[in-house]
Amino acid sequence: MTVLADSQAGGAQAAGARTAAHARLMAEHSAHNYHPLPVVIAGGQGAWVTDVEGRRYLDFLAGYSALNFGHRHPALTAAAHRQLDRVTLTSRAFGNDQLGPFCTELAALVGKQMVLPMNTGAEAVESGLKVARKWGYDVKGVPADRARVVVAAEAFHGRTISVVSFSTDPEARGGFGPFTPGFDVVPYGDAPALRAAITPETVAVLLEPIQGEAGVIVPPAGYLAEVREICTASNALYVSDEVQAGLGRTGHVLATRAAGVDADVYLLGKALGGGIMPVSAVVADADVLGVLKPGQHGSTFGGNPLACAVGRAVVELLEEGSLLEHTRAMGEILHEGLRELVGHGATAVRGTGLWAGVDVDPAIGTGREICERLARGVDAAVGVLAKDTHGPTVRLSPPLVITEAEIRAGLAALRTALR
Ligand code: IF1
Repeated sequence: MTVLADSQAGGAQAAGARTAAHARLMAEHSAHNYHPLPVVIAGGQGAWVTDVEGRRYLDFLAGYSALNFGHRHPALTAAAHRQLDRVTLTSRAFGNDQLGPFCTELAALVGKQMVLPMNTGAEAVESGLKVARKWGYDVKGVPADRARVVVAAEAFHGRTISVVSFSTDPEARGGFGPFTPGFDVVPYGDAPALRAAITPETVAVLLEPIQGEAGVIVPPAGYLAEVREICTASNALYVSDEVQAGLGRTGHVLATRAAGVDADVYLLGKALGGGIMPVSAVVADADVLGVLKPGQHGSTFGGNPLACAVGRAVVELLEEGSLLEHTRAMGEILHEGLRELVGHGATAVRGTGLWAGVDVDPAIGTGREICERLARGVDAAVGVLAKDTHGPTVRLSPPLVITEAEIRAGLAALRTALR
């Protein structure tokens, strides 16, 4: 059944008519768990997308970092096309010829021994928590069902019941109880509070190296090193959620490593699938991931050959290094431009690499209003797509392949929107 008449799917239309038609379909039949900007995307290439009206936008969100390499990066679509013509799914009941190479290459990139392939970021987090609990019982010797995990306030780790169980966001948690026990929440960036929360039953500390949803919060210098020291001293695993921060966003493979710190367990997702497939992973040494024995964990789609083929191409892009260098250089330009907005519609800017949180002066508008203005592109040459978070903050995370001219165009649009 065709739900949109040809006249709505193409051909001459009043401005916004196609967008409105899609909005109606979504309003009636797509669960209302989002409040999207009124932009319906029909195509994408690199840092640009085109909507159903034929308007072009610079994508300064990049799928919340899932599109670190931009839309349809040729090396990634080529890897996907090649694998589509061979085999796409085997289940883990059998081996496939992409799984071993993918795990080997990703482990080498991260500098660990083993990889547990999953699909979404929340699954990587869930899986990391299961591994940490099992490690706590099997290796650390915590009494059965007593394992505890310390987490940070304002964190974001996904939407599953266990993960929202330790969320401090009333919207993410409200109405979803009863909750999974075993979590202790401490303020982010406060090492003494973390130290005080550790008990002999603590099996892990789970943290984002930079908090994304919270507004791109970079912790105080030395915090991650103190987390490392606290975990080592208390024989707890340091589990670093790099689902959003990792794989190039900060100009480094891992934001934790960029701070000179090595976690025991890395959780990866988003960009690992190149914006093509949901691909996530738990990456750790064999003394940790080795606690999982046959039958104790799994996933129908985890480690499928199509996902692994795309993941291998992602690893290759990161391994090569020039994109990371480009990200650091572009990040300098972005942050230099953003700093100039403080006092001109912005009250504060934060972040690193191609990742920024911009706090909007409430006298100018809310974060949402600024994102609406950016998308409309009023008085600016281009529409720019970005996303608000927590009221006043606009979050920027353009694709790493963005050019200097495109960053400057985005900055100019933001300057206009903040007037
Ligand atoms: C949504 C934010 C971004 C994550 C970290 C795990 C996951 C995420 C550090 C789960 C997911 C998302 C999901 C998306 C909004 C989003 C987000 F606004 F919440 F903070 F990226 F900016 N760990 N982040 O950031 O990964 O299961 O979604 O694959 O709408 O929920 P997932």
